[in-house]
Amino acid sequence: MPEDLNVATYFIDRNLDAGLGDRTALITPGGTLTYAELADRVRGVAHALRSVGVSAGGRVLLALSDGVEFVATWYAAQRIGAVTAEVYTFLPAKDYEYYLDYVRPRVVVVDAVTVDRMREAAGGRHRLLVAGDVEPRDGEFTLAELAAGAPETVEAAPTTRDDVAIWKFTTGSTGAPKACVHTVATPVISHLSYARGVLDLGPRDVVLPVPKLFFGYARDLAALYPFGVGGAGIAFPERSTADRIFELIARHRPTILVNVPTMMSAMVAHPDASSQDLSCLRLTTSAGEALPAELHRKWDETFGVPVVDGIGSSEAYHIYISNRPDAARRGTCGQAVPGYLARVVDDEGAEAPDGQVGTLEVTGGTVALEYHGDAEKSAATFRGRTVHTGDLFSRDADGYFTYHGRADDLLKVGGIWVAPSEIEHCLIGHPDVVECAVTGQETDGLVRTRAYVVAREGVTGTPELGQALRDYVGERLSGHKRPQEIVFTDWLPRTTNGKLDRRALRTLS
Ligand code: 3SK
Repeated sequence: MPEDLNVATYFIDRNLDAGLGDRTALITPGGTLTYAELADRVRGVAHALRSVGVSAGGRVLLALSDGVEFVATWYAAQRIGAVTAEVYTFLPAKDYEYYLDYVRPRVVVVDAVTVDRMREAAGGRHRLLVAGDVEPRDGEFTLAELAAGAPETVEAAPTTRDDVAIWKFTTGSTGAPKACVHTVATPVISHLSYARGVLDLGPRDVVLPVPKLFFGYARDLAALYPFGVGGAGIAFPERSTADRIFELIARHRPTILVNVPTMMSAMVAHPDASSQDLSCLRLTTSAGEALPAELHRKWDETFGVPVVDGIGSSEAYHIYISNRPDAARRGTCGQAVPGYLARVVDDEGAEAPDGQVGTLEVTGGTVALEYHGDAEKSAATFRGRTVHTGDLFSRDADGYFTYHGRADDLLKVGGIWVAPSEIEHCLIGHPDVVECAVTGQETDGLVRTRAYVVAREGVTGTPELGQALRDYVGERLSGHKRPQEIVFTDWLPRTTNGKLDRRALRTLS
């Protein structure tokens, strides 16, 4: 890794230097952009950011829908040595207020979708740079106008590999979102170890993300890692639905789908699933949540597209344990990604023997420096380049890791510890179940397990089906894991990253 390193020059300019300026970099509903065109957009936005007072080390908060503006702004901020942070575009103003207070950005870049809620949250106390078709108010700046005044060349800041460059937010399902602070080198290391080392990403790859780009899993895999090899990414502004994903696959014929288990379940359960042509996909990744073996099996039967299931986190920047495309084992997250050391440890911190469940520790060059502004939580989570994940895992003799839930989600039922994820992974195998989540309900000091179930379209959640589901689990897992109650629901609470929001789930009656 060279000492002098800039994220934007690494992922974009290297393509221009290699004579690949005419190659497609970004595909959006509005058209495609070559590397040369994207570099030009970055130049303009970089000038705009500098014009409103952003300099090296300053923080830029992106509240932008997926598309050219998101990608150009992100790289422009990197180019001038600023630090990027992103927020989901559909949050209420009170959530934006939290992010503004926490990030204290030099500038917030907004578009037509976010401007009203961000104005309400900012209350005139923050500098807004408006992108797209938005009339600026007094005191606000217009991105397009400022970008138009950019000189021929906007030099990249002379950043080094250890400079802070990226804030990645935790999901917030266990407390207020916190930013994991990452350096310039981090995305480059992850690109080399995971995108190239595991996925074998190449110049012919076209990557379609299911989650939105504010989630680092999607952003890196669709708008960084393909650029590192002269490939292309797809960005579209709307929320992902199975219909939209099928439509985008038919139109753009991507080679890689960046997926999450909830969408895999929705795609499998779609009434037209069997008639979809997914032959362009050489693989789909799955991350964000553990992929139940039974859902993996349903996916294989329905689509036959190889699944590369892995686990990553904002704390470790990206994916650190993953299956390999040619050696996937259903129900496991795979083996450590090259360059990472993953250890399952017992309560004393000693390495657990193969097969035994313990908590996972991960060491690698992409582990965050800290949680911004939270010394206590940082000290409890990070030790040098090791992160204490709080996730329960076991490892087998071949080095494959299996997820057993979060240590703080375990339920004590009838005196025995039960992992909700084990029951969920079993229930999802039932043909009538599309999504499910298990919680513990405490009554008179006793914990009872309750499973919330989203049934397949056209199936009614009757007491008989509830009983059938309880029996289904009882026959496959030991008796005390049979859910004591089944509640049918139309939806499950999810965080902005699409992960099951267990905190919100506990408050459902
Ligand atoms: O699951 C996550 O939280 C995650 C975060 C960052 C990058 C990749 C992943 C899967």
